[in-house]
Amino acid sequence: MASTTPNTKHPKLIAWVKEMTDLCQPDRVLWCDGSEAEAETLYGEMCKSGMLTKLNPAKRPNSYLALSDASDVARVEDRTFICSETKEQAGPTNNWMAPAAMRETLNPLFRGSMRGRTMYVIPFSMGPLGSPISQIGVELSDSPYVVVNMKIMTRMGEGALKVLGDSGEFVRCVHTVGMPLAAGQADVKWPCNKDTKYIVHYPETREIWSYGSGYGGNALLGKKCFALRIASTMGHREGWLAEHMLILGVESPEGKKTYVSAAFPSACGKTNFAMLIPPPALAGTAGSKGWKITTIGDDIAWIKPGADGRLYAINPEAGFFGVAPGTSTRTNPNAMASMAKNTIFTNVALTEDGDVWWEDLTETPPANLTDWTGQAWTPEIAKTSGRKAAHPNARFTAPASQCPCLDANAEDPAGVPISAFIFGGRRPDTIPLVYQANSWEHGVYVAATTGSETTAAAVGAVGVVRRDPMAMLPFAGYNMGDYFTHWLKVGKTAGAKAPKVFGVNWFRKNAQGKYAWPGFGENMRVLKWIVGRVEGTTGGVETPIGTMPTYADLDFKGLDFTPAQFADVTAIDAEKWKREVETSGEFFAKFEGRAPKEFAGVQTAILDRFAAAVASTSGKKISAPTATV
Ligand code: TSX
Ligand code: MN
Repeated sequence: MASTTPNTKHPKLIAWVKEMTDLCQPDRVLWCDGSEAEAETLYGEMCKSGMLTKLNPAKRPNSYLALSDASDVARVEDRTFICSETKEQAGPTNNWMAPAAMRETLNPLFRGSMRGRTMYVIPFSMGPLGSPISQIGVELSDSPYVVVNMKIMTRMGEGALKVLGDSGEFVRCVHTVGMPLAAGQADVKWPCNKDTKYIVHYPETREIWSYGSGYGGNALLGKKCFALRIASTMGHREGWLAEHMLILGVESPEGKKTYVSAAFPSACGKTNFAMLIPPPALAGTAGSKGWKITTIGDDIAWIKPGADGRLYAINPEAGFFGVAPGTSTRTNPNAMASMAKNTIFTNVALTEDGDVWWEDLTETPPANLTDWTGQAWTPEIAKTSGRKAAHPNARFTAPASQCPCLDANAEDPAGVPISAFIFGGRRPDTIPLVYQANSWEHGVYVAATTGSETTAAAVGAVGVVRRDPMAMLPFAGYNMGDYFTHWLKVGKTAGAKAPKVFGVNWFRKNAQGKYAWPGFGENMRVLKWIVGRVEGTTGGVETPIGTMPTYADLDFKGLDFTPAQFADVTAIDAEKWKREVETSGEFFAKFEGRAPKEFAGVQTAILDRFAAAVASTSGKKISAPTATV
């Protein structure tokens, strides 16, 4: 149970908690042990205060619903800062302020910020307890919602403190909702600071200071703040990678396991891909063995060179903090099973029988709901007003241990060896279903040019490619130009053992404007080709942009997918690619000369190959690959 006295002898940790207590002035300090009893108590208190609603235990055992303030529903990128010594270290894609100036800004805000509240001391391990790849953090937070989420998302409590010992290094994370309570003042259901928010990282001293938000990535500091922004700077210094990547295992019918890691910008179905279920024709039946996908992680990968020169990856997280809307038994049965119990839902709708609902969970919505703002909701209201029952960024926090396809090696402290990296985005044209980079340098270029075409759902111009290199644009804790160079170096060190790199696009559209690839489980066919390429057993054809499968190289067993449809998803248009290279170059120019010179070489090679191919087809369009090498 949480204790008012430290359950550690670590002098620096105790001194820091004292220092932060003096600054934030909470009414009490509780050291969390991560036990079930502790979580039970906190859930009880939060239900009493109105912050949580207990869901119907018959429908959703040991699960809760939180509804946030309407002003506190997502990460706040414009309030996120990398406070490295110099602006150049943060780079052109991060907000920067000098560390001393930021401390002068934050100190008055944090002074007395926890009055009337409890400061929870939350020790946690990112990664399996004691793994050489794992790291320890301690978050001080005045939000009990943060404690129970951190219990699911990390290895939280006593075990982490034990690993830390009396003198271990840890990342210091301080979080306040920024809404102190005067004596006797009643609390609100979702405390936060509507006017002032700061998400601040000090890479040199490995500190994270978060003010004013209680939501997700702003408040669960082990996730984006530590496991990506701070960890990426640690990896830069120490020779490893902290990436915004899922990790999955592909098991062949012969039982051979291949691990791949993949990065996609938001809204590409990363969690769905991490838990993919192969179509029946490839999955095999009771009698015949087939292909199987297992999940290591759905969001973050820490990747380090092993003694054998290969790259080994762990999932630093212990749970899924997934987007609920769009998730269903049709799109992701494994995610649905993961959240069947012991789950925290945030900003979804509540059903009349005490369960949860969100858009596209079921084909027909329930007749009566309480929406995420607490108001009555009916399908009729939705039709006339467009009001959604769940917030589009509504989340489930579910233990990874409940995932039916969790990989047997998910807790292996050594990590799993990565054979391939996959990068994809939402691209209605230009990018084919799948292609393999010719070299590590070419692969890093494919990764760095990742992006999605903007739709009406995003702000700004519609129909332009928003680049999101390695899906890390909001998460790199240092200059992205240097980050690209670091990627080049890691692969160079791995040499022939470096993972093979692939670009994919599940979102290509045909001339009728319809999705040309069925996606979801059918992506298994692409994964099978990728594994074949890694093994050197599958054919492909060299094209100006890399190696692509021919129609015969992809396994279409059990799927009615014609050569004409294949052409729709694989055609490469020389003119479109010229523009692609051009806009990529414009993007790299933003990095003030710090984008690697290797990228220019890759671009020249692509354009040269197109020039040669167009000449050989006497100016006609280059069409879908037909010949196998
Ligand atoms: O997650 C998706 N994946 C990856 C799955 C392993 N989505 C959902 C994205 C929103 C988060 C996809 N949407 C995928 C995909 O591969 N492909 C598409 C586009 C698409 C949508 C619908 C259909 C086909 C393709 N067809 C029908 O709905 C019948
Ligand atoms: Mn993510």
